Amino acid sequence: MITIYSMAHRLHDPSWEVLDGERVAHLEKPGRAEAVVDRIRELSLGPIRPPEKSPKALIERVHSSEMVSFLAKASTLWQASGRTGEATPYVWRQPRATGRPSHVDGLIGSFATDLATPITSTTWEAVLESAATAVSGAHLLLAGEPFAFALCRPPGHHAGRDFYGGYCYLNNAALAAELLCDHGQVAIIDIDYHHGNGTQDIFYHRNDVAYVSVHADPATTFPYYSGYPSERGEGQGFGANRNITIPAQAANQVWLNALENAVVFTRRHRPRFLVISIGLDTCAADPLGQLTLRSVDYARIGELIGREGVPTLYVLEGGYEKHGTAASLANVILSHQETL
Ligand code: OKP
Ligand code: ZN
Repeated sequence: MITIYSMAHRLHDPSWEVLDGERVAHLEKPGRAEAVVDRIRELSLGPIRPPEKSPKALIERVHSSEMVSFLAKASTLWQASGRTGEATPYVWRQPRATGRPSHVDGLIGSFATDLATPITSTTWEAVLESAATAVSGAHLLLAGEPFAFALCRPPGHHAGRDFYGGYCYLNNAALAAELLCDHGQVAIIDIDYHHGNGTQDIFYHRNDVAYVSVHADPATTFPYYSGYPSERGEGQGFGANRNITIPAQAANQVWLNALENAVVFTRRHRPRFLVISIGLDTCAADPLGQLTLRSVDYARIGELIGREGVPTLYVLEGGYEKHGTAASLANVILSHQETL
């Protein structure tokens, strides 16, 4: 297994977010990715290489040019307005409103979905490198690798075509899938604790990339407004989107059964490539997720996915307790590797 990893993620180190109505230290910290790469080295899970492919052309296909140019200049606009802190919205676009304000406060609220996704002066550089990490991982599959891991940070699955949020700016897994779908059918399996509302949005009208997600019921869990089983895709994409919800505190076996159903769903789409949005916020120690998956359960994940015998790119999403994240991810990789 080859890991793609860049230290440039350290450039993105947001200081605060709002949780339960309180201003708290941001959970999506550089130490997460560092713990994962340390564990991969420690266990000698394979070579670790920097991203070498540009994500530029794929970013243009996946995201709106309006959002991309805003993200690229957000920090500059923020500073030009005399602010010193991290760029965050305080107002959001109301339903059906179409105005395109020029002030950064109005502009930022028309793309951001929450107050958890701040932009610092070096965020964009890290975001581009995270995108390059996923795209470089996808190139490995095109070159014949059966199994690769894109150690992305910041994560991506909450970033849609023209919105960003949930710690995500550009959708890394979607960028990888967009490249791969030029060479055959793709299925994305999203096993983060949270629904990948951004990934669903990007492929909702398409059938060349199927999307299936196992996640905590959005009726009670972030991102709240999408991720319901009734969302099955539209037009050409009808039937190529599937949401499998579980109770926020589901038993481990309930979660694993849902994963088995997700894998069965992807078979109907005969994927030539699998992209796994892997979040480790399903583990017992996680401060956001309320599940209790253990090492045996993570070993089962790698086994279930590896047995499909399809070239697979894992893309890192959430996981906010760094030791649990690193250990759980390593268990997935080890068990997937055993199926090869
Ligand atoms: C990102 B990923 C919970 C608030 C949660 C943002 C969660 C982002 C999760 N009270 N706010 O899917 O791991
Ligand atoms: Zn998550």
